[in-house]
Amino acid sequence: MSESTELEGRRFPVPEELAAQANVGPDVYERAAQDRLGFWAEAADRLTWAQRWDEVLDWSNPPFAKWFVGGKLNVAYNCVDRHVEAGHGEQVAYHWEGEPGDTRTITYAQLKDEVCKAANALVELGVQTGDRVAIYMPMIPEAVVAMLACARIGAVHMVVFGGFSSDALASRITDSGAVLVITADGGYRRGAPSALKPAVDEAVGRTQSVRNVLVVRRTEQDVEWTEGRDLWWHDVVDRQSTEHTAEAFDAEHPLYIMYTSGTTASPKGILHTSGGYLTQVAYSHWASFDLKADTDVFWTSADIGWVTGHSYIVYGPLANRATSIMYEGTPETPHRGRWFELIEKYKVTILYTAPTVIRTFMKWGEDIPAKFDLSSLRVLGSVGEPINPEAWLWYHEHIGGGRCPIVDTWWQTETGAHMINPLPGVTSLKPGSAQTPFPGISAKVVDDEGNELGDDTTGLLVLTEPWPSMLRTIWGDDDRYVDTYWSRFGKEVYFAGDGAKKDADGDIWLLGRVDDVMNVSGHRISTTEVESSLVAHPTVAEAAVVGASDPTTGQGIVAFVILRGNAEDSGDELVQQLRTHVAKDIGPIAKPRQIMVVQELPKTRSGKIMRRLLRDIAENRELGDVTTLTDSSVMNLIKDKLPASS
Ligand code: 6R9
Repeated sequence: MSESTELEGRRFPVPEELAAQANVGPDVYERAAQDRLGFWAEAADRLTWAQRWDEVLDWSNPPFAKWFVGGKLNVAYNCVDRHVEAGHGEQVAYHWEGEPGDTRTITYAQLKDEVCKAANALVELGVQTGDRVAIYMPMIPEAVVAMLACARIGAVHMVVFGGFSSDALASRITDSGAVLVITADGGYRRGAPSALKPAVDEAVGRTQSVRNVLVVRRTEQDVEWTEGRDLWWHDVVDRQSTEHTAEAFDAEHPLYIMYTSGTTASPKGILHTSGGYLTQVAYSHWASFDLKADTDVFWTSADIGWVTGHSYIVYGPLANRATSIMYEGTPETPHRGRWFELIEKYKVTILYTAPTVIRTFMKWGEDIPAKFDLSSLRVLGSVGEPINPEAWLWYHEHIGGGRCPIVDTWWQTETGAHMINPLPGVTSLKPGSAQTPFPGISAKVVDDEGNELGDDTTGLLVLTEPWPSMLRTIWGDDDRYVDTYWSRFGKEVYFAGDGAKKDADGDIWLLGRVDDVMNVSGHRISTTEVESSLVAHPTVAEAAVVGASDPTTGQGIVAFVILRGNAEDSGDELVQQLRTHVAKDIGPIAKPRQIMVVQELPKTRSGKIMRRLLRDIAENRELGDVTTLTDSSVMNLIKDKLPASS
């Protein structure tokens, strides 16, 4: 038996002390199963509504859902003002730590003032309810303030990860029609200032809709300045009043757009709305992590440029009046113990991170965390990709001191909030499995015809009932929304794009994407996106990209390219050039780990590239079935190109 199969059989019981005081107990599942909509209505009651809803769910026109119909609320009011009004203004909302070691402590009262000032500034700049605002920022408090200021005035934020290129930013600005970009001169990454403003200048120059660029000063780098368009945050926001009356918006008012990779080259603008989204992120944050607002110190290590940052750095924690950590930089700067130092310093009680980070820590060795006092931790979370049992166990032992439950949360940009995960005070844990649909969520594993599967048979994951924080559409493209998620098994079944199996206990194991989406360090990147970037290079005629399993990043990007007739194969130099080209084009996270120049690509008779075979090669496996190949000698040609060791 391999180490991992042995681990897969192991169970970790619920810590008794935690169970005794847990926010939710085992009865929650039955309550939700008996009256799903009543359960979600109770969860919505944890928020403050300006007007109560008439109907919990309108599903009369699937897959277009409306939750809390007729209800009105202000999302920013729920995240800040109401806590201040209830006497918690002095509580810390964020302990922020910059990479160079500078710190800021922001209380709920201060956050309220900053959000009001920023909201007034947006109004002064002519931003109206429903307008889109692009946010391209480092991990600094102003990023949160900007998001909440948009929410406060009913503008729709569209955060683009600061590691994305100017091209990626430009296409997102164009697709969303953003009128304002909020950015910074730069942020600190790996010990040095890293500029953001030049990418904004390039992107905005190529788009039509942006009137202003609002710039936070962070690194004090020199920036180019376009008079009349560019404004300093400190000039415009600092002089505003700290008073701003939050208007209540419809529960279905758009809150944000977040672009995510799909199976085609153009990313999809996932649209989330207000009441249902905030209900489920707040409830799940409270239940999945057993969050105690008065005593916990919560840390999600994601970037706010991803959905995990939106839901579990910003909206969930703030709606629950949590005290959170926000950290600007990378785990190895200035040293590999930086995260553990932060846990010790702020006495973090709940840590939510990704398997790729855990595997990196494993590689660096357990003596690093052992040097720090991590005894404040009581619950650990995982997100972004399946957590392999070895990494699970290492996380449990070397970070959690053997006492903290690990909550492995399966969800997506599209689902907005946790969908499948154990509950720390309820579920006995199985390393490697996300286990149980969240209360009020219906998930199944089905075959190609939609028949339910069990007994460890591999199939497709589907969600069979709508949920409050579900995406409402793809921005500007209802048809694509229906086609992508709601056509494979009819208009009422959500197709997640993940393979899965259910074991004999009914626990769900997630098995990775079934489409052409790769998962690199927990980031979704489409094979097609990287392929189109490669073929945009003057030397490349054709490209095929696969995600090959990688011990640290989950998957690594491996590309096979055919050069144009007149292009010279300069070997390594060309490969480096192509890797840099993709990094510049899409962003460093999309840089291929490996590029192989080949003469031909394996194709089916209908002309589809057989990625499965390429993946076999990339992972050094014996070749799978080649019978559908037009010409199986292609594979030998490719293999001949590989170094002898593989
Ligand atoms: C939140 C987030 C979604 C895709 C999803 C799946 C993978 C995320 C996972 C997981 C297994 C987990 N994924 N969490 N797979 N176990 N706990 O990551 O959103 O960036 O949209 O990615 O990530 O493949 O479909 P997003």
